[in-house]
Amino acid sequence: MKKVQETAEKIRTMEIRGAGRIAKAAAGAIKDYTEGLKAENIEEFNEKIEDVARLLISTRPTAVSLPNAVKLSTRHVSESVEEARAEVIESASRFIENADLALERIGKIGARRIMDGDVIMTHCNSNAALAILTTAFKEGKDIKVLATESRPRRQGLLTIKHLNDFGIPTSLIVDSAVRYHMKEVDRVVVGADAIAANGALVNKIGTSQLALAAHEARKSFMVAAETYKFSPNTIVGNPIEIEERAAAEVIDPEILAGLPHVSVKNPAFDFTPSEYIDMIVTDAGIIPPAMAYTVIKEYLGWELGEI
Ligand code: RUB
Repeated sequence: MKKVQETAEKIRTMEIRGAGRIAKAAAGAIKDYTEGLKAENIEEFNEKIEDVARLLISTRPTAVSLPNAVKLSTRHVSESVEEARAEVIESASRFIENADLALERIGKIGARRIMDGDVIMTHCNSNAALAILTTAFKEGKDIKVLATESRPRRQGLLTIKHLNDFGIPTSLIVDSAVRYHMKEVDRVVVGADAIAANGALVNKIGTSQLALAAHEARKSFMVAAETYKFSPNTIVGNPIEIEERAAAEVIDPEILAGLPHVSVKNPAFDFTPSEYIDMIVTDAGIIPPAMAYTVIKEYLGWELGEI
């Protein structure tokens, strides 16, 4: 349990961050925990697995990759402890393997839509979006990237480092310069924390501004999202919770303490409606946002009765 608690803490404090990495870390924690799990009977086994699942899911509320990864990784049907253990270990290992394969596929499929000479804007730090950019570059396409800083946590600095390591010409811009630079851009490529059944995107705060500016300038807006980032719960109208993070991420607490009439709002994510999204690149292929429900039904393997 100690290692699971450590992983949960790393996700909570954002030492492990990004929807894909969070999902894989949770699956890894479940696998390790299950390998050493001692239980007298299947009821005890199930209780312990449920406790771990609850702890991991409670760490961050928005990225649906987390509950999806936990659910897929803990799948088992056997009534015997030893068989159930083997099933969970197999489920979690398969999830991790498939997550890596999904990224590779998204890279290849998305790169086909990137043209030689493209200037591409991206936001925050998304492995799936970066897979598309680096694959296109490795295929010999001459691309340039504009990467937003992504305040307050400045995940854009991770993105520029990653792109720099590949030798991709990159400009770092502040978030408020998105609309100013949109005229130079051919397309926007961003990742996803969640895709709702109606095709709306939840991603790092500010993503919807990129979408709005791209729409206004008639530039293509592409989302890179593994199928495990689609949200089954939204089919029945359950909203996706937007994480509100600490004020200290935005302003020095001592300064804030001296401003009694000021409070800070720090939502970590926002919604981009489907009408601003041209395509979603998934490991199952490229879909228009209107097909999000089909991905949940056909590829994620959720039965409607389970929701
Ligand atoms: C990260 C973020 C990323 C998505 C997709 O937010 O919004 O765009 O998680 O990333 P945070 P990936 O830094 O708050 O976790 O494609 O790597 O899953």
